[in-house]
Amino acid sequence: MEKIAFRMQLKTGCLADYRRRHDEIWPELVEALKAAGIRDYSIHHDAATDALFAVLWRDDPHGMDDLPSLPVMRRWWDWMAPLMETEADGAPVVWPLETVFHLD
Ligand code: RM4
Repeated sequence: MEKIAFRMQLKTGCLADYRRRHDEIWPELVEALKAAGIRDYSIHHDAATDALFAVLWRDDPHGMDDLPSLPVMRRWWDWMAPLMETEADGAPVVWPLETVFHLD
């Protein structure tokens, strides 16, 4: 297992919708994320900047690289696109975060 962190960007005024949609996350998407080897996935909101900080554990090897080709992932990204900064294809913009401290 390895832990990774990354940043995404919420659009202004979209926090309530973003939270509600994640509260009601589709079971088939949860299945797909777990099948890709993702565990203990949390997303944290910075009220000052609307940055979203995601932290997750993933299996080694993992299937995260295949997620963009899954129809359920694409449908979710299309559903979330009005709320987030996205690439041209609708996937959220993801900025990797480097670990600079870790207390075990
Ligand atoms: C986020 C974004 C991510 C997805 C999570 C569940 O808003 O779409 O790509 O992994 O939802």
